[in-house]
Amino acid sequence: MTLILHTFSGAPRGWRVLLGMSFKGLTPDIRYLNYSEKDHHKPGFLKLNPRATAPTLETKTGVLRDSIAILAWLDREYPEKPLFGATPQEAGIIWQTTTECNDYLRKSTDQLLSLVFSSDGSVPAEGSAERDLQPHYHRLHHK
Ligand SMILES: N[C@@H](CCC(=O)N[C@@H](CS)C(=O)NCC(=O)O)C(=O)O
Repeated sequence: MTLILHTFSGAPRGWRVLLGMSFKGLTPDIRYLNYSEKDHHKPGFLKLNPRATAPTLETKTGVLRDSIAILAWLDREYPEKPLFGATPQEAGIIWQTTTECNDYLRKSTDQLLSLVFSSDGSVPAEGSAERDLQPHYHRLHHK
């Protein structure tokens, strides 16, 4: 059965799954949900995923939500080229790095991404988190 991936265009957690699939050489049937049309709250999608979130993956054995859960499933189903390490030591290092990124980098990357993707071009207020990030933003875009 083809794997059917429901996601939003530009959604980082969807990218996470697509990256894992691409690493494993899998080509899912991608169904893009329209966020503004609230496709993820429509009855057909809620039947698949009552939490109304993406990514959501349809597999031959059922439906999975949550990007990390999907990656875990993919790694068991397609064990060649493991995502989470081939040895206990590799797995430990990969999960250590993953959780450290989540614990320590998440807040600042979220702020930076929101600035990059949703900035309307206005100058952020003095003292705001966006203002603090402006130098990084300019460094990224004016190299
Ligand atoms: N822990 C979940 C979070 C899923 C999630 O919240 N996805 C966002 C898109 S990246 C979403 O579906 N948002 C729905 C909404 O904002 O209504 C995962 O890693 O997949």
